[in-house]
Amino acid sequence: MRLLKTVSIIIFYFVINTLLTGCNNIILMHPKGNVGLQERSLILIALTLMLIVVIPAITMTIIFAVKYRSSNTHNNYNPNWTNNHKIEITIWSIPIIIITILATLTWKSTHTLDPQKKITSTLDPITIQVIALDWKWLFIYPKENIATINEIVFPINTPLQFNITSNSVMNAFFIPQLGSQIYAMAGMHTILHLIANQPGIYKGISSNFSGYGFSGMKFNAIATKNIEEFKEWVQMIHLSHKKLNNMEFYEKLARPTENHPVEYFSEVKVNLFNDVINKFAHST
Ligand SMILES: [Cu+2]
Repeated sequence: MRLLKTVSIIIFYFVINTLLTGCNNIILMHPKGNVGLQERSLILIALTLMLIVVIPAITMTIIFAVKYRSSNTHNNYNPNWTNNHKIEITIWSIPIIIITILATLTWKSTHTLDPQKKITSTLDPITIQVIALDWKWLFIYPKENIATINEIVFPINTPLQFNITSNSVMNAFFIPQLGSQIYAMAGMHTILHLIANQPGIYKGISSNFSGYGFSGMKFNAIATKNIEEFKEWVQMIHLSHKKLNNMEFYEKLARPTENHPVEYFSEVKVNLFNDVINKFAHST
């Protein structure tokens, strides 16, 4: 009995400790945009539903192990019991109900949170083309005719449309606090819609291992307080004397580098994004 008590105390402290401190480190649980918020509630609802089964199962395991231990001679020994309808109904109906709720929720949210689905807003979306390079992110703003390495800036409450591809192996584009991750693949074009509802600097990562410099393949996603601040940033990039206006320069930039610093380009070759996709689309 003493061992059981010690084990339960340890488990209790572990759970409390996790609840009080661990959560602060999970940035996924601190979303700053509508998509991220909806995804968090889906995670929490699914977790709660599953705990309805997990907690009683673990509790019963401990109780049964103690109560029906061979050294317990206080209780009746009754090995010849037949099927109990109450137990049968409980162990079948509860999982069926939980799975039905989970399935319905998941089905609905895969449609409402479809990465390709446009976010409804009165504001026009900002298009950002994303090319995963070894080992850095190239971002192109086609309308603004600018490009950056490892940094994106956008105003809050404005829908963002990311068009994503890769110049090399597979990567995954992910800004955890804003929502869904999506794969970046050479010769292919994936689309992701996100929105930030609070200003701030959010971490962007590749959540798919892609080689040596992978750990430095990070970027900042900066949500500005208003559109003016975003326009100022665009103006600032336009002042850069670096230009990404030909394929030769692009190929040079695409060569593998590790921990690449943030870079700004004041001009981008027209259709660069599509040219990069086509490079791979036509190869066999
Ligand atoms: Cu928290």
